Amino acid sequence: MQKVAVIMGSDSDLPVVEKAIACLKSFEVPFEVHVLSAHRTPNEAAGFSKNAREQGFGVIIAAAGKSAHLAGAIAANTTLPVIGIPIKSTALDGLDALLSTVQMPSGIPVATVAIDGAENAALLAVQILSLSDNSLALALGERREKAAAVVLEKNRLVEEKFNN
Ligand code: RP5
Repeated sequence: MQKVAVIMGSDSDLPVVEKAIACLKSFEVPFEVHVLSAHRTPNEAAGFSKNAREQGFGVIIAAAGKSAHLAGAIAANTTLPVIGIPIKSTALDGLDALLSTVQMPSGIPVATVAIDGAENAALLAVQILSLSDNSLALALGERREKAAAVVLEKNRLVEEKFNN
């Protein structure tokens, strides 16, 4: 199975990024985690991106806050799918990172999830890998069914309380 690369711009992003790591673990998807910065370690970020496909990665998740150029800088150096997680920072509540991550120029796509949307980033990565791995497709379907059962039970309790 291809690996998922989980890249963050700073170790201060880790509390959010850990939700993506936990999700990947739950699917038993192989992954690597790295701190690489578009601004502070640009050569290392570019080098990783250029070699990622031949290193066995299938998808790259890139999380960054503030002036968040990491996902775009990675996407500029690989044709692997790149998923951007805008990280909420204190000054502008993550809107800065959201706009920096999502507003990519035509030709260099970044699939951007919600601010701090680490779990969805991991799920999207698993969905991409499931195109060539039927066991992942089955596991994704089971997860959806379990999640729906939880909501249906909540609905039952609310209906019982208010509709009688
Ligand atoms: C971004 O700047 C990082 O992704 C992080 O979200 C933010 C702040 O980094 P630190 O100053 O906490 O290292 O590049």
